[in-house]
Amino acid sequence: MREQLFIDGKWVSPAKGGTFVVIDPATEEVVHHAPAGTAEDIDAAVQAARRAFDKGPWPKMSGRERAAVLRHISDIILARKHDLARLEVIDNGKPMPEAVWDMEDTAGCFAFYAGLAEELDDKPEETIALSEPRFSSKVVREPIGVAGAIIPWNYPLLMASWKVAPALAAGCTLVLKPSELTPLTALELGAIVTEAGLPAGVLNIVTGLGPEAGQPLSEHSGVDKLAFTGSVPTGAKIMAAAARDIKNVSLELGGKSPFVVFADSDIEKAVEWILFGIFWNQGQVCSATSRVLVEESLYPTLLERLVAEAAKIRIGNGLDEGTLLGPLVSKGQYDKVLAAIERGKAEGATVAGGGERPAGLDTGYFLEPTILTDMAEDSFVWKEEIFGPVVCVKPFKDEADAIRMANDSRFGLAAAVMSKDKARCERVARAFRAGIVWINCSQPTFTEAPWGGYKQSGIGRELGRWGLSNYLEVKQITSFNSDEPW
Ligand code: TXE
Repeated sequence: MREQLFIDGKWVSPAKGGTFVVIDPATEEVVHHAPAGTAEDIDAAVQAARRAFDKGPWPKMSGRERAAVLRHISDIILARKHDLARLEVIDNGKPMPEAVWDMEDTAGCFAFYAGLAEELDDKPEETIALSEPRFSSKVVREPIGVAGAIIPWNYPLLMASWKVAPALAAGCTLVLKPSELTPLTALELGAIVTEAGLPAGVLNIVTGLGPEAGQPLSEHSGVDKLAFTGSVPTGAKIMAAAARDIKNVSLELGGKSPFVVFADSDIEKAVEWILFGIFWNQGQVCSATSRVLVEESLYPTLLERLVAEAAKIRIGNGLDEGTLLGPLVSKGQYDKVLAAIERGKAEGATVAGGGERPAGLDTGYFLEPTILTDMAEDSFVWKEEIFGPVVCVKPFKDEADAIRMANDSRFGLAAAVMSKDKARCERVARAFRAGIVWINCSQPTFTEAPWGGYKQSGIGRELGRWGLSNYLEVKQITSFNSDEPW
């Protein structure tokens, strides 16, 4: 486990010498003291990134040269996937197979953006047809400059890759600020990019607390672009900081994603996707299936099956074989989720399943998979992101009722619909006010497809070619091609 920050290609101690504790959420034991970067370290990191951008060679290298480094990063992550996954489990709590899957996705993300970096060489410019024939115009795309990436704890290395890989592919340089709850794998990325031959200063990694390291990064005038994933209140602060000198901002914030199940659905398939949608990663997923809407006639049977299957989920330390549900990431998150359940009960919700610390697990931030019913449409648990293994289930009358309830949210990240009627699925998919819509499934995420939300779930899209555009400026070059006077 790394004890220093990664700035300008070197491992350095934080200027103020501070540390913060890293706690294994399954044992509540301190497993590491991570370096606590502050404004001085952020400044050094931004300056290093600025030099690496202004002097090169990274932004001036061809897409193919950058792609070779990205592919090397991908290969190293794949070769190290088990030891990286183990760090992720100790840090975040998730079950080991999920962590290994995350590492494979992370490697896949770097490989995918290597391909897009090469495409930049293949299509260096685009000609634009103009209404005035004496002029010609073309468009070129250039890296936006120095990016600041502030990331959360639910998918520590994967969320880093969603920002680092496209930024590197575009030719940007970066400062990465991981979450203080999960700094371990992000710091390993420093060793990985060094081994892969990334020039010094192109990627800098400063771990530290939000207000001490994240805030100075979001306020730094040497940063051209901010990319953030996390909570709505912190996203609002970052946007306000960016507004001071008009930085480009992309935000991926919370969600309260509905899953609409019509009565003609296959019950077992519905149950399977709901369980996956809300209990994967302990429900700490921005797009989690946190609201399930079931057509009235199917509601009692589906609820019964859901409660029965949720009770079978094996809970335990993510390192133990067979564990399907690990602990929540931290004491803070655990208390927040427990408080939400209590508030739900106080506001009239019924706990149809779970809701307690599992018997026999006295240490660690463990919670049973929880199913709430009978909550009002304006209740806290129905409206607000809980970010834990808690699903709210409600019946609906007809299609119009389902669409109204699904869209009645300040969030609009994801939504899903299940029915055997294809035309209905298509209709409902179009009616959802959400950036990601799944039909007859929930949560599958592909690096090629755009990811991001409507409404307060954020601004902009990550992944796919949309993710690359986040880090590219668009420049028009227009020529006057005539000897006649203008
Ligand atoms: O998030 P924060 P937290 C939601 C989820 C969760 C809640 C709180 O509901 O319960 O947010 O989690 C950095 N300036 N999501 O407190 O504060 C911080 O150090 C700049 C949804 O962990 O948003 C970390 O690196 N940066 C989500 C990052 O912001 C600041 C994933 C995220 O922390 C900062 C995680 C500041 N003033 C939580 N304050 C999703 N959409 O996937 C903090 N940070």
